Amino acid sequence: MHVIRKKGWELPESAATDESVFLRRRELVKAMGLAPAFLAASSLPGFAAADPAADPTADLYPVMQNLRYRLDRPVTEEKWATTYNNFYEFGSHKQISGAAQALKIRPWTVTFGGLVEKEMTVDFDTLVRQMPLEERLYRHRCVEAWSMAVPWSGFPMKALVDFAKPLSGAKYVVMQTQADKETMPGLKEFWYPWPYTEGLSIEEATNELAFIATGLYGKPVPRQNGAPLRLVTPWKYGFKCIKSLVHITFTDERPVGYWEKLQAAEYGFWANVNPEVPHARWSQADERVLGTDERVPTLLYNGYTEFVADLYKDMKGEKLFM
Ligand SMILES: Nc1nc2c(c(=O)[nH]1)N[C@H]1C(S)=C(S)[C@@H](COP(=O)(O)O)O[C@H]1N2
Ligand SMILES: [Mo]
Repeated sequence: MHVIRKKGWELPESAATDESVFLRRRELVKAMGLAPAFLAASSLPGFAAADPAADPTADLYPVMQNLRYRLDRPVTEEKWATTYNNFYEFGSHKQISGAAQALKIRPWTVTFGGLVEKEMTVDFDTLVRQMPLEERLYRHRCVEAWSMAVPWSGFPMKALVDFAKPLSGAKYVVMQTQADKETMPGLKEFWYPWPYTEGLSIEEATNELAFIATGLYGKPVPRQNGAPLRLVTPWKYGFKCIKSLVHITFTDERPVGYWEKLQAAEYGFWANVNPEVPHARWSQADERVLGTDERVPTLLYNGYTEFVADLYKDMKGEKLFM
């Protein structure tokens, strides 16, 4: 069991499992008559992932890794990525993973509205089975200057945009997190602008890097990381990566996100990573790598310049980096 659980992402990316080995392992598991859910048994008691049988999408994972997206650093240990989180709905500190287990993730519906051909309400389990699932190793850079590198499973955001059928006038996609007072103690902190809202331009949302994560470390994504679906935009500061999505709206007006509403001088719409543009209160030149004492230099667009620089080449007057 422990041998099988020794996955590629527990190794430096340079040594990550290639596709054929990855597939073979999957076949082996099937041949042994073990449900993929068996693989997902978590070593962390009390976590949702410890009971994958309860998740109706557990059979979908693990999925094939897309080797196009490379890391320049080892993958962060699962225990760090799943116990050091930002999810203000459950508290304005990092140790919310326990409290987040209260998030009720079934049934879960996502609405599509605004400038779309037809408004829709879709059950998550139906939606995810229509999407092209893959795994990607991505870096993540929080605006607070910590970082990690993790294996997300999910699908390109472009597939979700295509599914929603926006009208030609749609220029932005706006996303909202569930806001449930029963399960989210953070919502009592009334000075925060709930519900958590974020947005992307359509060009960003359909850029190949923009990803909707439904899994993490080869299992359904844990609640504290934004179950059952969350945005991942690795070239932007982490606050853009909005969790536990319930509403997706297309508009012709740039939305104001949660952090921008709270503190516009410190957090903007574009929020692209740039080591040379400091936050109002601290430097962004380097970052602490989660699970280590190491600080490494921060990279322009978090290392994803080749994928995204073109999006911004004609936006001279915009505050692109905060
Ligand atoms: N709904 C919601 N989404 C959120 C946040 C939040 O507080 N609420 N925090 C953001 C921030 S600041 C970061 S760094 C990432 C953290 O994701 P992780 O906990 O999976 O590492 O989630 C982002 N998405
Ligand atoms: Mo963050």
